[in-house]
This record gives sequence, C-alpha cells and structure tokens, in this order.
Amino acid sequence: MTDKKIPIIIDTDPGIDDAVAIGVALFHKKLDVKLLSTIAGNVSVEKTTNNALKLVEFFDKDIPVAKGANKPLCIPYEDSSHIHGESGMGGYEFPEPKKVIHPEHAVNAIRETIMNNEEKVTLVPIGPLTNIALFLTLYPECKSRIERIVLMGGSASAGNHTPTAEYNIFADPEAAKIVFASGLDITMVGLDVTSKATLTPDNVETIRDLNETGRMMYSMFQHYRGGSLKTGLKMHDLCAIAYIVNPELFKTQVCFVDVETSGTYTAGTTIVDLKNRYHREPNATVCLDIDVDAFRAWAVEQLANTR
Ligand SMILES: [Ca+2]
Repeated sequence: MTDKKIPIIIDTDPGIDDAVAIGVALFHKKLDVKLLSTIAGNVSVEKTTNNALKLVEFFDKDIPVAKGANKPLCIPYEDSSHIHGESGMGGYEFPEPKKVIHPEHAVNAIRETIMNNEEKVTLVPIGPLTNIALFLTLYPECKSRIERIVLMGGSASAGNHTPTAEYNIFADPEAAKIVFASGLDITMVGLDVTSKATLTPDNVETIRDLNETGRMMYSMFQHYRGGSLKTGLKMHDLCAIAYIVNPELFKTQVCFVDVETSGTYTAGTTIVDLKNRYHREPNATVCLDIDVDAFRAWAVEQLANTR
C-alpha cells in the first residue's frame, strides 16, 4: 500500500447522509476529493448545490463545487424533502455560503477535473446518476481516465422508494442504465448493505460529543428520516466512501446488473443476476453484506477526525 491518496469526485445531492459521507471523505487520509458535483435528488439542484457549498465552508476545505443537472434524463423530477427536510439538510443553521459555484456545468467540470489529473480518478456518485450518464455520453474519450465508479444505489433484494426500486436509481433509471452499460469498473453499494449500515442511538450520542462536526451532524440527525433515531439511522451514502477505503468490511459478488426503465410497478429496479440466469457478461461488483459493528466503529472514528 502506497501513501498516495486516491483522487475522487463525489457526485452528490446533499442530503443528510451525503453530508456525513462528504465530511468523512474530506478528512480521510487516503482520499483526495477533487470536486463535488451536484445533482437534483433529495431536493432541487439549487438547494443541493447550496448545501454542498455550505458543507465545504463548514469543513473549511477549498474544494470546487459544480452545479449539475436539474432534472432526470427522461422522467419528471420528484423531490424527497420528506426524508431530508425542506432545505435537504434540515436541523442545522449553516451560514449562507460565500464560496462561489464553479463556472462550468458539473458535466464539464467533471471532464476538466479528470483530464487535468495525472492519475485516473474514481467517481463516487451518491445521488441519481444523471450527471454521470451525461458525462459518459458526451465525453466517452474520458472513460480511459476513470479508475472506477463506486456508486450508492440499487438493490439486489427489495427497494426503499418503491417495493422494488432504490431511490437514486428510481429517480433516473435511464441514467443508471447508461452507467451500468458503460463498460467501466463499477461497484454497486446498494440497499443490501446500506440499510444495515445504521448508526445506533449510542453512536449518535457519541458523535454529538466528538467535535463541531459531531454537533452539526447530531442536529441534522434529529430531522433525518432515513431510519429512526430509536432504531438506527441509515448511512447509505457513507457506505460508498467506506467501500473505497475499507473494502474488507464488505462481502461482494461480481455479476450482471441492468436497470428496469419502465414497467407497471418496476421502473428503477436494478436487476442483479446473482445466479447468472441471463448468462450475460458480468458488469458490476455488487455489495451484498457488511460487517455492521466494524462499520459503526469506523464511522465514529472517522467523524472524530473531522473538525
Ligand atoms: Ca445522496
């Protein structure tokens, strides 16, 4: 293992669990966050972009924030402020950010970042996949500069937004289909692990007393509806960061994955062919299980390393 940091771009729709993932990534000694690109998802892209700016200012990091797509490729936009509050990051009063948005659209900013970086860059989408699909479609020549994609989304079992579909994939199924068909090295960190990756009430109390970040997270956790404060808060997006730096926490399987883009009930469902029923070439590494206790200990330790 070298001491070299892994260059990553986080494509995000903050979002309370996004905020945790971003905080951990910005302070992780193995990660070099080159860009935050934003996407409509949990709330509108105006709000997610403003939230991303607030977060980099809160963490006092000089990371560019580029604003991306305001709606999915083909279907209408639908927000989920019922999960994350009206602003997307309800529960904590951040000052209005002074930092300005990157002048380029996220898709062009991703290209610029990737092409200007000496090493290949890892893409970490933790929202709907619209920006990534647009980027891969507009600039296929950049694919060779991508190390891999580690995304939060999908499920090999049940969904969370509909009985079968996970939210990020449901929000833009066509984009997800493009990403899974891209031929790139893809890891799907989906509900099979992220629903188990909760912070317990004890963890949440510990986090509150860690530092400024802990107090900020604690305030937002009071408003987060991804799980509950009593039964555990689901840290969906943080799992993608955990996978990059601590893959040994996860059990995975390489298999064929595709996305249902229409269907009476199934739009946005990931078809994860664990038993090779379709005899198709495998195109993704799918996370199927996680060492939950180790994840919790890791998450608290990481948050202790923030400001
Ligand atoms: Ca997210």
